[in-house]
Amino acid sequence: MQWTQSKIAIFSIIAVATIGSLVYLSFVSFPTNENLEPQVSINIVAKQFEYDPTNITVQFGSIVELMLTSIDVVHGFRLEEFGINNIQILPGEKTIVKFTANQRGTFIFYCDVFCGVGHSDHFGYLTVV
Ligand SMILES: [Cu+2]
Repeated sequence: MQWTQSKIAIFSIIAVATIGSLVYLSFVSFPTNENLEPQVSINIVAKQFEYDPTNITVQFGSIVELMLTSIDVVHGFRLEEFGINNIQILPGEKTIVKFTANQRGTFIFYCDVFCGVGHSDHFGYLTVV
Protein backbone atom coordinates (compact mmCIF):
# COMPACT_ATOMS: atom_id res chain seq x y z
CA MET A 1 0.00 0.00 0.00
CA GLN A 2 1.31 3.38 -0.93
CA TRP A 3 1.20 6.08 1.70
CA THR A 4 0.17 9.05 -0.32
CA GLN A 5 0.02 12.41 1.37
CA SER A 6 -3.78 12.42 1.28
CA LYS A 7 -3.94 9.01 3.00
CA ILE A 8 -1.57 10.23 5.70
CA ALA A 9 -3.71 13.33 6.13
CA ILE A 10 -6.92 11.28 6.50
CA PHE A 11 -5.31 8.92 9.01
CA SER A 12 -3.99 11.87 10.99
CA ILE A 13 -7.43 13.46 11.12
CA ILE A 14 -9.02 10.19 12.29
CA ALA A 15 -6.30 9.73 14.91
CA VAL A 16 -6.66 13.27 16.23
CA ALA A 17 -10.47 12.98 16.31
CA THR A 18 -10.33 9.65 18.16
CA ILE A 19 -7.82 10.84 20.74
CA GLY A 20 -9.69 14.13 21.08
CA SER A 21 -13.01 12.45 21.81
CA LEU A 22 -11.40 10.10 24.33
CA VAL A 23 -9.85 13.04 26.15
CA TYR A 24 -13.19 14.88 26.04
CA LEU A 25 -15.10 11.85 27.37
CA SER A 26 -12.68 11.43 30.24
CA PHE A 27 -13.57 14.92 31.45
CA VAL A 28 -17.33 14.71 31.01
CA SER A 29 -19.03 13.49 34.17
CA PHE A 30 -21.64 10.84 33.70
CA PRO A 31 -24.44 10.53 36.24
CA THR A 32 -23.80 7.77 38.76
CA ASN A 33 -25.85 6.45 41.64
CA GLU A 34 -23.77 8.66 43.90
CA ASN A 35 -25.29 11.80 42.43
CA LEU A 36 -28.90 10.70 42.38
CA GLU A 37 -31.40 11.68 45.04
CA PRO A 38 -32.48 8.53 46.87
CA GLN A 39 -36.18 7.67 46.75
CA VAL A 40 -36.03 5.09 49.51
CA SER A 41 -33.88 5.31 52.59
CA ILE A 42 -33.53 2.31 54.87
CA ASN A 43 -31.65 2.05 58.15
CA ILE A 44 -29.93 -1.25 58.73
CA VAL A 45 -28.26 -2.11 61.99
CA ALA A 46 -25.51 -4.73 61.81
CA LYS A 47 -24.57 -6.78 64.83
CA GLN A 48 -23.19 -10.22 65.63
CA PHE A 49 -24.62 -12.05 63.69
CA GLU A 50 -27.53 -10.42 61.97
CA TYR A 51 -28.80 -7.41 60.10
CA ASP A 52 -31.85 -5.66 61.46
CA PRO A 53 -34.03 -5.72 59.42
CA THR A 54 -32.99 -9.00 57.84
CA ASN A 55 -35.43 -8.72 54.94
CA ILE A 56 -35.87 -5.53 53.00
CA THR A 57 -38.21 -4.92 50.10
CA VAL A 58 -38.03 -2.07 47.60
CA GLN A 59 -39.86 -1.16 44.41
CA PHE A 60 -38.31 -1.95 41.06
CA GLY A 61 -36.59 1.10 39.58
CA SER A 62 -36.22 3.00 42.82
CA ILE A 63 -33.01 4.64 43.90
CA VAL A 64 -32.21 3.10 47.23
CA GLU A 65 -30.04 4.41 50.01
CA LEU A 66 -29.00 2.07 52.79
CA MET A 67 -27.76 3.64 55.99
CA LEU A 68 -25.65 1.02 57.72
CA THR A 69 -24.47 1.13 61.29
CA SER A 70 -22.89 -1.39 63.61
CA ILE A 71 -23.56 -1.66 67.31
CA ASP A 72 -20.66 -3.96 68.12
CA VAL A 73 -17.72 -4.84 65.86
CA VAL A 74 -16.70 -4.06 62.28
CA HIS A 75 -18.99 -5.78 59.79
CA GLY A 76 -19.08 -5.91 56.03
CA PHE A 77 -21.87 -5.50 53.52
CA ARG A 78 -21.90 -7.14 50.14
CA LEU A 79 -24.74 -7.12 47.62
CA GLU A 80 -23.06 -8.47 44.55
CA GLU A 81 -25.85 -8.17 41.99
CA PHE A 82 -25.89 -4.42 42.51
CA GLY A 83 -22.14 -3.98 42.48
CA ILE A 84 -21.84 -3.36 46.21
CA ASN A 85 -18.77 -4.83 47.82
CA ASN A 86 -15.83 -3.84 49.97
CA ILE A 87 -18.12 -1.96 52.33
CA GLN A 88 -17.02 -1.79 55.95
CA ILE A 89 -19.50 -0.88 58.63
CA LEU A 90 -17.61 0.65 61.51
CA PRO A 91 -19.12 0.73 64.99
CA GLY A 92 -20.81 4.03 65.72
CA GLU A 93 -20.43 5.36 62.18
CA LYS A 94 -23.02 5.68 59.47
CA THR A 95 -22.05 4.06 56.18
CA ILE A 96 -24.19 5.00 53.21
CA VAL A 97 -24.64 2.77 50.19
CA LYS A 98 -26.68 3.75 47.13
CA PHE A 99 -27.91 1.75 44.19
CA THR A 100 -30.72 1.60 41.68
CA ALA A 101 -33.03 -1.38 42.10
CA ASN A 102 -32.84 -2.28 38.42
CA GLN A 103 -33.34 -6.04 38.76
CA ARG A 104 -36.36 -7.86 40.13
CA GLY A 105 -36.00 -10.78 42.47
CA THR A 106 -34.59 -11.71 45.84
CA PHE A 107 -30.91 -11.17 46.44
CA ILE A 108 -28.75 -12.11 49.37
CA PHE A 109 -26.63 -9.52 51.08
CA TYR A 110 -24.01 -10.66 53.53
CA CYS A 111 -21.16 -9.74 55.79
CA ASP A 112 -17.78 -10.15 54.12
CA VAL A 113 -15.66 -9.00 57.03
CA PHE A 114 -14.97 -11.77 59.54
CA CYS A 115 -16.89 -10.69 62.63
CA GLY A 116 -16.83 -13.70 64.94
CA VAL A 117 -17.92 -17.31 65.27
CA GLY A 118 -21.33 -16.71 63.68
CA HIS A 119 -19.93 -14.72 60.75
CA SER A 120 -21.11 -17.25 58.16
CA ASP A 121 -24.71 -16.77 59.35
CA HIS A 122 -24.52 -13.02 58.92
CA PHE A 123 -26.73 -12.30 55.93
CA GLY A 124 -30.11 -10.95 54.87
CA TYR A 125 -32.29 -10.59 51.82
CA LEU A 126 -33.22 -7.75 49.51
CA THR A 127 -36.37 -8.25 47.47
CA VAL A 128 -37.10 -6.01 44.51
CA VAL A 129 -40.78 -6.13 43.45
CU1 LIG B 1 -20.73 -9.52 60.42
